[in-house]
Amino acid sequence: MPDLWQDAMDHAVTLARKAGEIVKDALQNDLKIMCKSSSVDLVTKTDQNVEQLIITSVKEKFPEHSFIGEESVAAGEPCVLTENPTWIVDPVDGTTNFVHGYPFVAISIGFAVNKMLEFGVVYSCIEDKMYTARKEKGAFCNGQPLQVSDQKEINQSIIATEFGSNRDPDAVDKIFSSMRKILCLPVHGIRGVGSAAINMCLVASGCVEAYYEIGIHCWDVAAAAVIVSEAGGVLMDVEGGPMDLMSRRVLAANNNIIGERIVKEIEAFSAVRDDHN
Ligand code: LIP
Repeated sequence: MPDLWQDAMDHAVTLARKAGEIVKDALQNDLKIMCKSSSVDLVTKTDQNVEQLIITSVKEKFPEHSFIGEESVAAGEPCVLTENPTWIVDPVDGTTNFVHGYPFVAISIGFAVNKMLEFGVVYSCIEDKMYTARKEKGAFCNGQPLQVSDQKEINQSIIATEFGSNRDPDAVDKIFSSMRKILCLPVHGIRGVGSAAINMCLVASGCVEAYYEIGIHCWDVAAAAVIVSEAGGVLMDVEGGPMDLMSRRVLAANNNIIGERIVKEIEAFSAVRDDHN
């Protein structure tokens, strides 16, 4: 049976590569940095230009499709996932890294139909790693199949997380407290590369057992969610139960044993949903 969405996925890979070239070129020049919700929530002209390039190209090739993009939403576009084929795009995941030249920056393109994720493309452009996954067809990095770690022991695991951009002291206390509890389980280590999409691809690659964060957005995780599940991993909410793409909370793990063990230690809190209006 022909794959309805393969053409869209091929296009996403082409766009991610093109966007990656723009991001790498921009690193050589002066970046125009702006703030969004706070002084630590950054955006650059490159984020906006790359998103515009992706939207324009998608609209030309797939005029019926819908679009949710980080910078379009910041500019006031609605963030609503409908049944329509929808591209969910973060033009630069890891903007703070990008601004500082910290070498983990990704272009993240997820695609959903009937509210179900169909494929994900994450291009970690400085590392030149193209992560791809199509539902039921496996996950790959530069064409090589990905498989999550088979570790079941939490005390033999590495867990990834981020401090995020929330500077509310109560939230920061909870973030530290969760990390402290997880570190003292003990685990082998806590890591985080500053990009939700790349952290999740590291779970898919088998080098970290789990990643969780509160405060991310649907465009940070949509593409990588397909990559994690196609690599054999699981996705859940930070309090257990199914992951809700619009809830701004995610836990990706190699298996349910590790995922549920982490859930017990996380001091959860809520963030304003992506689909609030
Ligand atoms: C980033 C996420 C990261 C999170 C940052 C930020 P952006 O996305 O990937 O996990 O800790 O606060 O949300 O803003 O660079 O696309």
